[in-house]
Amino acid sequence: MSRVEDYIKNELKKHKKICFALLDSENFHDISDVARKVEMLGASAILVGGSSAIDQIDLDKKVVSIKSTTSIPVILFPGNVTGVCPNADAILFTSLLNSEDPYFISGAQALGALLVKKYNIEPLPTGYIIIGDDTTAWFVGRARGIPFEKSNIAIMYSLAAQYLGMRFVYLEAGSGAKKNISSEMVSNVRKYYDGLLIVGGGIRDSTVAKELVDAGADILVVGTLLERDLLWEKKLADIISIIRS
Ligand code: 1GP
Repeated sequence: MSRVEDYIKNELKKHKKICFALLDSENFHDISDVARKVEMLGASAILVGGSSAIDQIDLDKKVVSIKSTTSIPVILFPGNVTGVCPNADAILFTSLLNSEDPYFISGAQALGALLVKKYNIEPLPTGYIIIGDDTTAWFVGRARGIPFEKSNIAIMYSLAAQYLGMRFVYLEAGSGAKKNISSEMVSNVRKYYDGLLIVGGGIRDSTVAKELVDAGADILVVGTLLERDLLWEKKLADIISIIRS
């Protein structure tokens, strides 16, 4: 079963670079309306989750609500076992590789795995790597944040993810990060890591988005922009149009 993974690969064949919209289930009331708009603007998938999202019942309601107005895949992006719920299409089955707490590397994954099986959600094996050290994802995940300028450490973790069989690597600066991951780090990782490269955290405009995809990111994740910027629709449209061109 790799329906969503095949879909992602097809989207990449079609557009070369794609964007996922992250909707933090805790931060949206009318989530289906935002979801409908991001699909219209060209997002290839919707990620639902958040490092502090702990209300599984609400999460599932939001997933159902998103699915009622969109046809792009809804992919769970869990920060813990409570991020697994029945009605999603797939899950970024992440291991937070640079956590100092084994719970976030393999413990939560073991606890959540049978649920993923039971709900028949497609797992997308993802090495999750946190850069920087002042975001919620960093704090909650007890990450030993890789310094922004230490590309060599990001390369080591990304290559380790590949050798462990993870088909996705997510370089994460953290939601609402003050600065995004540098294009230099992305291009350095790209030279070594041979898999689908997701980059997110602090991406708010098309100039940065273009630099990151030119450096080798395959998929950009945009979240906070949709929550905090009144002009988010125009900015997201610009990001998607520039990365596809
Ligand atoms: C966070 O990478 C995502 O997990 C998106 O980050 O909210 O800063 O866009 P932003």
